[in-house]
Parts: sequence; structure tokens; C-alpha cells
Amino acid sequence: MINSGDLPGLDMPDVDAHSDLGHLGAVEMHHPTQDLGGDGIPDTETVQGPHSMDVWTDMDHDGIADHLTVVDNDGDYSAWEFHHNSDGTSGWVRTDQGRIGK
Ligand SMILES: [Ca+2]
Repeated sequence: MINSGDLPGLDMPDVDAHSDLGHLGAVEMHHPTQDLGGDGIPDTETVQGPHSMDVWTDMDHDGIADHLTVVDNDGDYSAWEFHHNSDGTSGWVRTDQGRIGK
């Protein structure tokens, strides 16, 4: 029996490679399923949406996503990091963007 609350990705923000995450704020990770860090603890959730594939990673396992890579179906991509600033604010900062194959 499948409960919609168990499906990965439904509780993650809907983004694409052209989204501006500047005002998104902290994103909680509820269903990490992959271990990109290699320490045996799931830290990453991949969401295959209708327009893009979004890879959210919580590197320090505090339950808040620290890194996001978005790859649109047409090859455009962007990468973001969640920064904690010295003035107490926090927010997403784009670290890379481009188009796969170019
Ligand atoms: Ca984190």
C-alpha cells in the first residue's frame, strides 16, 4: 500500500535550472535515500520531476539541505549551496550554471 507521504520528492520544493532560490530559505530533508558522502548515512534525495531532476544533499546530516543540483530535461543545469552568513542570515547561493554538452 502506497501512502503519498511515503513517495520521495513530494515534500521538496518544485525547482528547475532557472529557478531563483534566493528567497527559498532552509529546506528540510525528510527522505534521503542515497549516500553520496560515502559514510554509510543516507544524505541525498533525488527528485525526478516533470521538467528536471533535482538532487538535494544534506552533507552534515542536520536535516537541512546544503547542496542542490538541478538538471533540466533540455540539459540546462544549475548548482546551489545553502550558506550561513556571518550576519546571522542564511540563504541559497548559486555556485554554477550552464548547459550539459557545451
Ligand atoms: Ca545540512
